[in-house]
Amino acid sequence: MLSQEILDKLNNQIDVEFYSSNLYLQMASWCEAQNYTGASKFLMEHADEEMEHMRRIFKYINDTGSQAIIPQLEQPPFSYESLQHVFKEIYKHECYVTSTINELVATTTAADDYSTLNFLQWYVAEQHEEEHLFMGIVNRMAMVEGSRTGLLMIDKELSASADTRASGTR
Ligand code: OFO
Repeated sequence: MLSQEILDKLNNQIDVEFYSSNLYLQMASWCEAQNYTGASKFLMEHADEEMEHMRRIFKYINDTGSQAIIPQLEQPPFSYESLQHVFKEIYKHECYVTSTINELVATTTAADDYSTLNFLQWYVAEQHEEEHLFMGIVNRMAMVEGSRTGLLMIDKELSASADTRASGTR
């Protein structure tokens, strides 16, 4: 049985993951409108992954006999200055997600809730991977700064990466 404090934090994490999914979906829409079709495909795929992250927590809460709560969702921003701006914002957002996971890990450790602590390990590893992924994209974009050809090349790479991730071979 989950303590009320941990249940509240897990339900809050449902909110965070849902928001991440909507944020990436909205960014995918912006990218598509700017003809960055590779980035759009990549972000659509990533939005699906975030929904999967949300569902894992949703199921975990209900498996313990508690109730998962769907939050009222905040509208994500829908206007960006550039493709670099989109990915810088994603990296910043993923660092925030990591901080919420870390807080959950600290709370479950202090409460001797080893089952939830064990459940959270998947998220700890996932956040490490996601920060690494988005930091890499931001850094590559910085390398081609000001070059439209460079950005289109990265857009193509993002399209290929989306195909790899969707086929589960990442
Ligand atoms: Fe991209 O973060 Fe979920 O967990």
